[in-house]
Amino acid sequence: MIPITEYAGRDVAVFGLGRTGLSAAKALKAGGARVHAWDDNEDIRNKAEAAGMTLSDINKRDWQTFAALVLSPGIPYKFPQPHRIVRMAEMTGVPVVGDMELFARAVQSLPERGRPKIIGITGTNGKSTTTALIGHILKQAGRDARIGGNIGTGVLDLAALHANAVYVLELSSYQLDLVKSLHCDVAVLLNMSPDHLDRHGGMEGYQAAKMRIFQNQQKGDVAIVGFDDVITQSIAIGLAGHGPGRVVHASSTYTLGRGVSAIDGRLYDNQSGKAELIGNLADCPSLPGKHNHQNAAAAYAACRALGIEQQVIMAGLKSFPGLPHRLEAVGEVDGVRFVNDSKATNAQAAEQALRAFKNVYWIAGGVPKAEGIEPLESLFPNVAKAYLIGDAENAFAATLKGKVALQKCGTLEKAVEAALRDARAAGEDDPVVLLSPACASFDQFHDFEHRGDVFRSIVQAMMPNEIRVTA
Ligand code: UMA
Repeated sequence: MIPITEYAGRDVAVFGLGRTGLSAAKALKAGGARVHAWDDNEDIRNKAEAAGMTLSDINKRDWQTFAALVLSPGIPYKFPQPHRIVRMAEMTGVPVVGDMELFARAVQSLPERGRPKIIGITGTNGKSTTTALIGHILKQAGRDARIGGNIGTGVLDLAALHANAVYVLELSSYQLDLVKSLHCDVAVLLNMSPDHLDRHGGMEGYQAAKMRIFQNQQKGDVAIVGFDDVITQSIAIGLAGHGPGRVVHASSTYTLGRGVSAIDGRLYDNQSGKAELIGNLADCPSLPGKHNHQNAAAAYAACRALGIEQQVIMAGLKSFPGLPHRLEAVGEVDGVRFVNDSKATNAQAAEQALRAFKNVYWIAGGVPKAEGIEPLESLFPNVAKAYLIGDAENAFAATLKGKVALQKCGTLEKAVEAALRDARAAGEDDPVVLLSPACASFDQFHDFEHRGDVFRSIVQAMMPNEIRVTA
């Protein structure tokens, strides 16, 4: 844990008692603050209390006494409208911060030579894989890497600050909205397409949140920017002009003048101005597909920025075990493969999965994003039948009608059953039941991990005992 001493002896409101809130409350308490922890959800409050947290209903407290409000990233901050608690903080002049900001200030409070390195990773898709990949390579290289943030571990739950440590942090746009002081020695922006627009008041707000990853970079720091979509291309070019430090482009599409490229799976380091072939990503079983090749290029650049040897990085790329919920093979029943891609919360992420297989029994749905599944139309020929769940059922059915056979299933359980029945009956080659929802999960699950875990359990319950695996 990273104790937060900034508020020692003062009262701090912590709102939201999920992973962020619980870890922030513990870290603040350990640093000597008087913590007032609360959550709208009674079950969550009861669980927090059972875990040793003292609750304090901040709706009824005198807000003049609070030195800060620590807000969880999933709670609406500015859009679609600020949560009632955020309005209370604004009305009483109480600063609103996130756990990342607390972490950033704790780092800044150390003497310069005592500060750990920070690698921040953001982007619409691929940020968890890239974060885990960078962490894996650094650990393989013998570095004290600590992996956290949006990837699942609250940053303040990571091991205490130490000069030789490297914090590898996945940063969501929600988390970036709540930081001011974060200084990333290496900042990675992978790609950008519309996502979470309701929470940022539109694309401009979403992009502004993502750009905060670069905001405190200085000379000597490195900004790694994807070059495979038009938005990040223009950001990369713009950053070069008023540069935070060195800008490195990462691409799996273009051979770059000064950057890192993965072309047809071959990884080239062009940073010195001449192309050096580093290795072949075909030798990296957990990094299939063009999108993963860009992740690998960005991870390579990040690790090079910290001075890791080229071939040590290549060895790390090869030994990377992959992540759950991203094209994760969860089992096989009667020759039907089941793949958990629950992390695909938008169409662009689902595109990678639909491209990867040919005979797909596709489970999709949940809380739809603005673009729906229309951008996936060119991949509909890969889909044998679609099984729709959650809030998106009717909208997705309307998009698929006349193009792909479909069934409205309501729940994930019913969708898995129906998909297995049809895939077995069709008797075609290598059928894949793919959960790649192109939707957020919040209508039926706590988050995408919960959705993926439920899918894995349903599949494993259908498998013969002797071949069940655990994630
Ligand atoms: N809550 C309220 N009132 C509200 C809304 C929520 O009290 O109006 C409470 C809920 O009852 C719940 C808590 O707030 O107890 C949840 O807070 P949270 O949604 O911020 O969730 P955490 O458990 O703190 O997890 C967060 C990230 N979740 C979100 O941003 C939605 C996790 O990312 C992250 O791993 C974790 O912090 C640790 O840093 C998950 C995610 O889905 C994986 N992220 C989104 C994504 O990747 O698309 C951004």
